[in-house]
Amino acid sequence: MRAHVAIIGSGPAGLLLGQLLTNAGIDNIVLDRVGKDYILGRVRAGVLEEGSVRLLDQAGSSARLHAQGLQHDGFSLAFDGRNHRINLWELTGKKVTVYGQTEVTRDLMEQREISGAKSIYEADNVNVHDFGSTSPHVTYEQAGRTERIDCDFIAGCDGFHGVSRRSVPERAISTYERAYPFGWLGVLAEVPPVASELIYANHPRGFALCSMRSMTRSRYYVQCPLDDKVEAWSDDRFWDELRLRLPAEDAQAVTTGPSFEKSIAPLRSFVAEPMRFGRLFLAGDAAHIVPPTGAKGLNLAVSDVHYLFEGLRDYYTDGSVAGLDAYSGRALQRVWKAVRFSWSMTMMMHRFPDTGAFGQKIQEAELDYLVHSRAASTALAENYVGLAF
Ligand code: RFL
Ligand code: PHB
Repeated sequence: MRAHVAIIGSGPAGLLLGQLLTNAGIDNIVLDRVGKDYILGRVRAGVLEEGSVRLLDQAGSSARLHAQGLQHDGFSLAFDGRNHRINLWELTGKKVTVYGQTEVTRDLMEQREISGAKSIYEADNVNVHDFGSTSPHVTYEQAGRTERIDCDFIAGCDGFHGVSRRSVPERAISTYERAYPFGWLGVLAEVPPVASELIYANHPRGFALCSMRSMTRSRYYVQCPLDDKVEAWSDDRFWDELRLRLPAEDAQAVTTGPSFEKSIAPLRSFVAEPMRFGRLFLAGDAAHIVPPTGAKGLNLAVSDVHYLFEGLRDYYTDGSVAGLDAYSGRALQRVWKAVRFSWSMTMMMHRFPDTGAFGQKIQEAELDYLVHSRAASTALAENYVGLAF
């Protein structure tokens, strides 16, 4: 098999890059080690920046997003028993769209099928080869046979645990990492959300987040110990803990019901530099991870794809390598700002082992300053709606 670009990973990064390339007449193959249903069963991000929506518009995969996505022009920070609204619209002139990553992925998969572009699912033992040369290739196994894809470029969009980054020699890559000493227990339930906007709550018992997928489907999270087991969290225990961490007015308004998804995710900040190795380009979680507190992970995957797509398009339209050469630097500049923002939101909102009574007071003072200073609120809002790309 041959394609201009071999894309490893059928998450949002790989599928969006594939669609933009297909629309531009640049043929590509998307490969994933798992099946479509498995990918669509994962519950992840929920908040899209305007820049992400714009790129999905450009790809032509945003009709359902515009019909069903919820436009939010603010969110609340809850602490010291009260809610404080951050008015994104007034502070930045921008909104965010609440629309699940699962739906983004479903829309991109459907569009890929309509365009007739090739995807290979359940590909075992995917490997990238010769990306230091001008003729790289990818191999994988399926039905007991080893297959080969020759290509001009490989896009490593295979997430944090993927094969692409791991295939780079250690001396060629630098990594920066921080693991946080807690996780997020997330629950999805067919109940109306407690409020019409998201609530990020700082509480001495730990962080809590009230989010949603629609006006009838809620997504809630509570900070929990990393070694907690999901089985130890009955629905009743979850709802009780959530309510304890919210201001009284919200706690009373929570509609409870049976959860149909419950999982614990660890929190980590991670960046690999550079994001290009010869003809192998990393994009999205393959290159960087942020804790979900700032809602940046999916949005960063989209901005990486924007820079990478421009580089590839220029290469195929006029032979220019300038965009490809600039890719890693442009992407990383934006990545580090989102890593900083996600880290600072995480530090401000969570209970750490050494937070104690003093640390709690400092967090509350920081939050109080943040919501009462227009300058500080604007800086928060500007980062939350997403820096320009
Ligand atoms: P993905 O989505 O992980 O897709 C990678 C794909 O690569 C495949 N793969 C392989 N394929 C072939 N061979 C291999 N060896 C392979 N190894 C892996 C995998 O099967 C998979 O299909 O990465 P991508 O495309 O870079 O997308 C990144 C986003 O998924 C991620 O950043 C976000 O979900 C992070 N995130 C959030 N981001 C936001 O922007 N806003 C949010 O509100 C938000 N909330 C969240 C989040 C992540 C969370 N978790 C579970 C970590 C909330 C949570 C709880
Ligand atoms: C979500 O709805 O899953 C979500 C929303 C905002 C975040 C993280 C996750 O910061």
